[in-house]
Amino acid sequence: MTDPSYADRFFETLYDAYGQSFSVDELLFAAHTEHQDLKIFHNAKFGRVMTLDGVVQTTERDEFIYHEMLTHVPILAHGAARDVLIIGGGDGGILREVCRHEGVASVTMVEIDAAVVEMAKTYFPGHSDGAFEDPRFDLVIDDGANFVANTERRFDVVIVDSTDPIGPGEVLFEHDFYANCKRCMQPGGVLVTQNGVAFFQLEETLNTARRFRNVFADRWFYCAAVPSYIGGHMMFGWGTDNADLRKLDRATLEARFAAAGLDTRYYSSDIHAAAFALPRYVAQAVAGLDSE
Ligand code: AG3
Repeated sequence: MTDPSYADRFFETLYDAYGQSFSVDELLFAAHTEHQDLKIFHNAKFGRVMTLDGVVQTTERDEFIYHEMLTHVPILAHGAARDVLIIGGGDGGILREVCRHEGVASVTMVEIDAAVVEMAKTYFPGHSDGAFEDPRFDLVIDDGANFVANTERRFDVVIVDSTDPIGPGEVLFEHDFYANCKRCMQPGGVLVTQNGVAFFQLEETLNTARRFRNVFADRWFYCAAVPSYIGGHMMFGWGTDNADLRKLDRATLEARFAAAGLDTRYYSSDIHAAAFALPRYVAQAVAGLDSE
């Protein structure tokens, strides 16, 4: 490779034969934590970028899309969430968005890798924006799969902000994990999950759909395009026993959004309702599982 622009470049290793890359305009941190390979660098377009085991996790520039969608969709659909559980989410972006809901009384975050939390506090202060100091917040450093298998606590909304199903994140896509999430949910609760970019990871998305089928009365996905997760629509898994929660009318969603007083940059009640419309190749594949 002789092109000088490739000299300091990060190439994501997630997919074969296609992929994301960023120029590393300044390398800020690189180390093996106890669990994974963590890199933080500055990119002229995206600001600070965090990668784990060669996969882009978050960037300053577009994190709002992912964090708003993985938080406000389940919380506003639920309508009365008091206790929220975040699995993963060490950078604090989901936590920040959860803490913006005044009705939430407790937020528990279970992150396996303390180094991710520490480095995010140093290099991504805008992700948590003070939420690590919120009196409602509790940090548990543990494997999320272990926590949901053992806790006596019950939650209204569970948000799985995981890596992809490779490495330490793999157990967070297993049937037992989803069944244990259900075990620690209040009746009428909602589980949402990071489920990859459908165009490249459809099998992974469908695996979650198959496993949800045995756990939740209602399962589906909703989506958003996040530029740093290259390849188009990212899927968010949706599991609950209350099938009405993903069919709320726009007036209800708008009233809840207005009452919450959120100043969002991506989320709106129109986006919320529309996000459950899936590209047909995804919708048909998910619906097709019913005949398996
Ligand atoms: N966690 C999900 C990143 C997954 C990217 N994967 C992909 N491109 N398929 C992000 C952590 C943000 N809080």
